[in-house]
Amino acid sequence: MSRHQPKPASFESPVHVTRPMLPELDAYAEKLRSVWDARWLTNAGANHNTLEERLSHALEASHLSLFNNGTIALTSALKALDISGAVITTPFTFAATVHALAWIGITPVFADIDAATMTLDPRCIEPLITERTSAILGVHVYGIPCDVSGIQAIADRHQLRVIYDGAHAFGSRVGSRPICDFGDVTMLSFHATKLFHTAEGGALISRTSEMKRKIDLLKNFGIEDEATVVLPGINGKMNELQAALGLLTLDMVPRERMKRQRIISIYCSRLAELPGISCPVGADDPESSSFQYFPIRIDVEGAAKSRDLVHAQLKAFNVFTRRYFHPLCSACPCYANLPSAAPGQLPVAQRIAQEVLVLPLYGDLKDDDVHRICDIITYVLGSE
Ligand code: T4K
Repeated sequence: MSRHQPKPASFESPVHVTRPMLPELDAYAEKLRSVWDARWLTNAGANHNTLEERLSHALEASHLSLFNNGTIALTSALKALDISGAVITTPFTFAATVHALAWIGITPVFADIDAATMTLDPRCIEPLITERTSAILGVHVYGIPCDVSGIQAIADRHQLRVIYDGAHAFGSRVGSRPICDFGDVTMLSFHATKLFHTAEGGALISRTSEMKRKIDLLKNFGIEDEATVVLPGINGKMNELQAALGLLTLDMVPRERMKRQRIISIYCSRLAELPGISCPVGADDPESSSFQYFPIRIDVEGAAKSRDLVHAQLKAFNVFTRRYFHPLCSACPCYANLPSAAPGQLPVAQRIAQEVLVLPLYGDLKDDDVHRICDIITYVLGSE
């Protein structure tokens, strides 16, 4: 029982961490009509090419290549840059980041993260560099930019490539610059759980037309023309059904961002005052935030309740938060034996992985729902 307030009512149906925005079904059917008429379903179709152009414009990215998902895109980026040996990355990310390395025989080397941004801490990168190191793979986790200048300075000193996993960073900015302006290549994910989505999908943004050309070859089996295969490529192509959906969801992005900004400001005003709870700095800033996720941190000492307990108790109210990204990738059995995965070497990541809780964030959430979620969190924190 709570010492502070009566027990709030549970939600009638489950509230998940996210819910994809969708256009009207009729509008999608209308878009598909041209696909049916043309009988052109994939392989650089008209919708694919239009979406690539529109996204390049929206993201201020001159060299953007669409993909069928973010994981294949990231793997292709590593191939395009001829990355080999060992790559320094963060343990605090979705498994796909590290799997992209392992999948093509690269050794992941885990560096600790910064306590404020939860992204790679440049101070932890340099001591891990050896003659096998060929690149740094940073993750703009939750859309929060890495220390891009700190990372680039290290890369320049040691002639390393920089790749960014920007799966969560659609629309993030660093000062006046779009997030994709940094590093050699940036990956974006357009999975259904992302603000802008194509059900499954992704993109690579590179710095030169030569690199885009190589990436475009790689995602189409390395085929240059009917008779010439120049690279050992893969099938990374986005199809017309995905691209047609993307053309419609792209139009919905500005409104969805406004709704999410409002939800985040309610969360911040209601939750930041609770003992032991902290909200990410700048999460509601439309100039820099991707509005992709809303992670709070629950400090067990201050809150007198662990994140795991809060996460479990919220389920009883039909609120399904997520502990992204717990467990750390370095704790996964496939990586736990790596020397850099030793928990003692990743103290900040260890702590943060015990503290983060990602709250529901999607435009369909009404203000009342957000207040109810805050009431439930307040109740749970105050309960015995
Ligand atoms: N790098 C990073 C840092 C990433 O976070 C990701 C993907 C990648 C790389 C790889 O990009 P992709 O290859 O996926 O493009 C989800 C997503 O599947 C995954 O894309 C995402 N990151 C990750 C953070 O979240 P799960 O296993 O948590 O998804 P799931 O099915 O539990 O969905 C989460 C919630 O979303 C559900 O509880 C309900 C809601 N949902 C989900 C789907 C799929 C819906 O309402 N409708 C839906 O269609 O991985």
